Amino acid sequence: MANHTKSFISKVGDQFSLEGYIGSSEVHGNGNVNDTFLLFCEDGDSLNRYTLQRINHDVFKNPEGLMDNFSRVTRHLRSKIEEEGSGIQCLTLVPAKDGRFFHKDSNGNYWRVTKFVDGGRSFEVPEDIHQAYEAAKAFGDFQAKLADLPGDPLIETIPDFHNTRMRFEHFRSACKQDKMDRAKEVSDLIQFAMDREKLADLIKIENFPSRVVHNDTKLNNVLLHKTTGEGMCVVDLDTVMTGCVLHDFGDLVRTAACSSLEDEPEVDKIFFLPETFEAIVEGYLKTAGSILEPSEFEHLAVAPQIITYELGLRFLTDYLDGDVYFKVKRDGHNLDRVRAQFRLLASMEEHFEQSKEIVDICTRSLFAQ
Ligand code: GN1
Ligand code: MG
Repeated sequence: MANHTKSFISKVGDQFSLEGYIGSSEVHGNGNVNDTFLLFCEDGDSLNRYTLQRINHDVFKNPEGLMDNFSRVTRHLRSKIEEEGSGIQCLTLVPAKDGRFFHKDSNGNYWRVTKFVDGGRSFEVPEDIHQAYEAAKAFGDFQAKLADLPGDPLIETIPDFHNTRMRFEHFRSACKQDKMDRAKEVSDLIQFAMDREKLADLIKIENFPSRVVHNDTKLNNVLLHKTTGEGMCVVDLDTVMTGCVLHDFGDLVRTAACSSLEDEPEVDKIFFLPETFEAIVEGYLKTAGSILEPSEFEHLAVAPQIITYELGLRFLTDYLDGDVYFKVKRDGHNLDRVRAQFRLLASMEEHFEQSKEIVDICTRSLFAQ
């Protein structure tokens, strides 16, 4: 079980105030960083499900600060959701028995528990355009609801997370060091990345309004209602912090307006989907349109290219460094990811004029309302 035995998982789960006793557990989801488990708790006639996660503290260096962000954000979202009485939900943290929102085990690992959200489904690739629209609406709504989060700024759970220039410099130095002697075999990918260095400076967060954003808006980080298909709950809140809305918008486009999975090995299957892009712009503007400023509207069309480039750089850097950051399931997994991202980026570049027109039309119709 992702290096943890079932009995260990039950022991960790027992540290939290769960309803019922843990009957069984299983590995859950396909996160690239944290370890996630489902706990099934038997409570008389009812079965309660929870999500237990180990926070990867090599990546998130301040898990306690992260959990403080998490509880502030979910408290704020919950108060807004209750006010509005819609079908939207947000994650609910379950405290540990000592009252804190995390448990630190004897190996120094940090764990947290949330209630399992019933009735939702997540998708790796949308089955239709409507799902992309609903996901975009949900992420836009998330940003809009957090626009007035009170109190101090959230802590930076990963500093410079979407600093594309810094990601480029890390990539450049990984090429120079070439620790694993892998640079030669990927010279085409290195060249592709070098040729696009200017993308590293197009979206700098200091040039845009500073807002509370999600920062990891892959399509599979929003649950859609199983029967109505409506956006239901945004999940994976580890990287929620101050940032730029464009990275959220762009990352949803990267994962939803694409014909394939982000690690599709057959690159000929990978292309950008302009109609899905249009649905995402419409869904996103429906909920977030009222908070955006002109500079943000102006960069919506290019944002997907920046985030796709940035992630391609990160996968390539990790490959050159010996696959130390992202979990890999097979030899060359990171390399498949890089090829897929760069192929998608090339397809986005081919459709750039069309994307700009789509954003223009949707923006004008928003203001005409
Ligand atoms: C990681 O762990 P997961 O799958 O939620 C990564 C994101 C990447 C994503 C690519 C903290 O997210 O930035 O976009 O993989 N998260 C972190 O699949 O690095
Ligand atoms: Mg994540």
